[in-house]
Formats: sequence, C-alpha cells, structure tokens
Amino acid sequence: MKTYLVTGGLGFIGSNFIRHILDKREEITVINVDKITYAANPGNIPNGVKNYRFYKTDIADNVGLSKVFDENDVDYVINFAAESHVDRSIMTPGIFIKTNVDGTANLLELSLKHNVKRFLQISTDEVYGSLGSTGKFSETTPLAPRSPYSASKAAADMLVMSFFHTYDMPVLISRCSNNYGPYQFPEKLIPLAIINALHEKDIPLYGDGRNVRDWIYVADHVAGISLILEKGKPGETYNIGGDSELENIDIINHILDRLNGSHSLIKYVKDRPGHDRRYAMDFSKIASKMGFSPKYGIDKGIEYTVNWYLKNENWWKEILSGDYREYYKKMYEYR
Ligand code: NAD
Ligand code: TDX
Repeated sequence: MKTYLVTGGLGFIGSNFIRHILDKREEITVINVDKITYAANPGNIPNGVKNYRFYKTDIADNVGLSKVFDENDVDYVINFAAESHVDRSIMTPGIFIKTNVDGTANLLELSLKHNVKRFLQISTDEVYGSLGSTGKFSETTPLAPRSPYSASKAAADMLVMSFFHTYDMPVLISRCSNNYGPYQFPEKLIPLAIINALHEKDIPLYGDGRNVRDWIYVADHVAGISLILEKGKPGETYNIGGDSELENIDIINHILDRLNGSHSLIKYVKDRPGHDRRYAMDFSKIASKMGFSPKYGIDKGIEYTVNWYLKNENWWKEILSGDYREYYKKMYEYR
C-alpha cells in the first residue's frame, strides 16, 4: 500500500483526482486534508469509500497539519489546496497569500521533516503571465504573474523549488491550463455560463470577450497528474494543456448553442483589472517524455460538462442558495 496525502481534495480538481485514484488504484490510501472553504463540498467524495480518510485542517495550521503527518505514514503529497479564483484575489488578496504561500511553506516543511518520497505542487499556467496573439508558455518561460492569485501561486512554486535546491527534497511541479468539467464551483466562467443560461439570466463577459484560454477537461488534467507522480523527475516542472485555445465569446456561444439558449443573454461588462489576454501551453515535454495527450476535445468535453450540470441540479442549487448569492451580487451587480 502507498499513502497519498492530498490537500484541497473537496474542491473541483482535487475531488476529481481522488475519485479517479480510489476508483482505479486499490493499492493507494488517500488522506484528504481540506479546510472546507466556500469552494469545498463534502459531497464531492462519496460516503463510505474505501482506503480514504478525511481531516478538516488548514494547510497553514502547523499544529493541525503536524497531527495529520504524525498519524499517517505519508508517501506522496499532492498539493491542490488553494484559493483559486482570480476575481476574489482582486477583492481579498490577503487570504491568497495565507493559503497559497504560507500554507505551501508549512506543507513543505512538514513534508521534509517526514521524508516524503514525492511532493507534487499543483500550479497553473497563470504564473507565466499574459501572452500576445502568438507564442506559447514553455517550462522555461520566466514567471511574470499579474494578479494576486497568480503571484501567490508563483511564490509557492519558488518555495517548492527552493526545497529541491536547498534540501534535495524530491519535489515536482505541474502547471496546467484552464480546467472545466464536473464539480466545478459556479464562480468560474464555464459553469457560470451553463447555470445562467439554464436560468435565462445574463452571462457577464469581461471586456471585449476576446481573451483566450487553453481549455482542458478535468479528466485529462488528472491523467497528467498521475503520469507526473509515476514518471516525473524530481526538481522538474511539467506543463499540461488541452490544445483547445478559444476566445471567451466562442466558449459561451458554444455553451448557448448546446443548450439552445438565446445569444442575447451575453452581456458585455467592465473588464477584470489586469486581465491576462491570452494563455497557451506548450506541453511537448510531458507529451514526449510520458506520452501525455488530452483525450477530450472541446466538443466532447463541453457536452459531458453540460450534461453533468443538467443531471446534478441539486449539487449546484445548494451552492446558489448560500453565500454565493452575496458574492454574485457584489461581483456583478454594478459591473
Ligand atoms: P477549488 O477552489 O475548486 O478548490 C480548492 C480546495 O482547496 C477547496 O476544497 C478548499 O476548501 C481547499 N482549501 C482552500 N484553502 C485551504 C487551506 N488553507 N487549507 C486546506 N484546504 C484549503 O480549486 P480548483 O479549481 O480545484 O484548483 C485546485 C488547484 O489547481 C489549485 O491549486 C489551483 O491553483 C490549481 N489549478 C486550477 C486550475 C483551474 O482551472 N481550476 C488550473 C490550473 C491549476
Ligand atoms: O463572469 C465571468 N466573465 C468572464 O468574461 C468570469 C468568471 C470570467 N470571465 C473571463 C475571465 C477569463 O478571461 O473568462 C475567462 C476565464 O475566467 P475564470 O473562469 O475566472 O478563469 P481564469 O481567470 O482564466 O483562471 C482559471 O484558470 C487558471 C482558474 O480559475 C485558475 O484557478 C487557474 O489557475
């Protein structure tokens, strides 16, 4: 048996990763550490799953996290826990530093102390900054983050690498592009557009709507993470991408077409401050070294995602009835 300590496993990508591991790998026990912020949902992991233990703990809490390490013999650490929404980082940057920087530092220190065999930091393409209309980010592109969120993720990446150089700790970093799929919190563009379209409510599109993201279906990201855990070389960074660059307006049109929604729902609103224009990933390193390629194109990925939100109304209706309403009002009412 091998023990994975997964942080942030009640959120979108972390829970997709845990469900995948528990489904496919009987020899792995998963310890899930999550603070249960607004973005978490305990129902994201089915009740009664085998080889699974949960701790409600903040990764920045040294006492709480020490207990987790003392009580378990951890082999691998996979750090998904983060404040993850750029717009919230513009409103409240402090918590992004606390969780994404202090939390990662705390997790690194305890992982070092307990001699973990691998530490994988789940990072993002946003650490590279913003592209013009040409070029792609490679692993050697200098870090140039432009939002409090991406700056906090870049700081965490640097701390991770410092533990490799200073302590020879077996760390790895993955940097992925924009994920979408089942269980994504509705503050993010794709689930927000699906849910607003279903309610025949305006879909807010920032600026000219022509910012570009490279979209990846979450199952492809999870597959890339599994490869890096098995085959990655300590001290290395691996980009993961979906090979699906689209302007925001195109992705929204795509969703509206699939739902037979009216395109008049699209509402151009004030731009996000410091809005990164374009992200595009060169993921040839993981492709050539580990055989990674995204299996879901945008058509299939959006079809599966829309169907999931149609079938799982209870999941998102519960979110919509809580604090999210206040957030939505604050974020969009006067935009
Ligand atoms: P999410 O916001 O859906 O989930 C984050 C989870 O982390 C939640 O369950 C939350 O409760 C938990 N968490 C937050 N602060 C914590 C703390 N201090 N201690 C313990 N748990 C805490 O995020 P996501 O979209 O699933 O992203 C997961 C990771 O992947 C993040 O590190 C993010 O930077 C990275 N990433 C996301 C994307 C994307 O498109 N969503 C793309 C690339 C990388
Ligand atoms: O209401 C909206 N209207 C809009 O036009 C929202 C929420 C977003 N947008 C735009 C902003 C971006 O150009 O859509 C694009 C996607 O926005 P988000 O879903 O907020 O994602 P993004 O800011 O690109 O960041 C995401 O990808 C990288 C994740 O949230 C990060 O966690 C990840 O690191």
